[in-house]
Amino acid sequence: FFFPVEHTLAAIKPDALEEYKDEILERIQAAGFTITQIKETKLNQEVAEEFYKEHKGKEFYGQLIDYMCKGPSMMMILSKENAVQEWRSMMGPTDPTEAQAVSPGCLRSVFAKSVLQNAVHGSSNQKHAMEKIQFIFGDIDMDGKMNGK
Ligand code: DGI
Repeated sequence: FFFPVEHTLAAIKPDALEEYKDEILERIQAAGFTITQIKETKLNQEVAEEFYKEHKGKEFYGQLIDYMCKGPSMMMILSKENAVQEWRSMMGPTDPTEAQAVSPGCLRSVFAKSVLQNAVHGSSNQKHAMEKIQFIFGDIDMDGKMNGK
């Protein structure tokens, strides 16, 4: 059988990057992801707002933008079969209390401090993954998939 490699946009959020960078990167590699692209970057307000535009209008939007701008994040393209779903599973639920209850050992059960300060980000579906990869990394050649948008 042939399983195509899939790509997702992942991030280590500012507080987690400062405190747990090596631990999180080790776990990503141990789980069999290829880190296809990686860059440390401090989002400004405009970029953070575009990155999280799906949440505009929600009551936590302002604090989410402030949190994402408070220091550098590690932005990554993770590649693997079924990467979008596998990275979502590895992160676990948004809220660390739920993560600890239903998915012990997932990244958020270990490294998240709260529903807001939840350590990591990952695209929720393939369409978002391609959009966010292009937004963060530009028009790069992902084995032909990204050419011509
Ligand atoms: O895809 P996720 O990151 O798991 O979750 P999401 O896309 O629903 O929300 C994006 C981020 O917004 C999430 O990682 C943390 C923040 N957030 C989501 N729901 C809440 C929240 N922050 C607060 N303070 N309260 C929430 O209910």
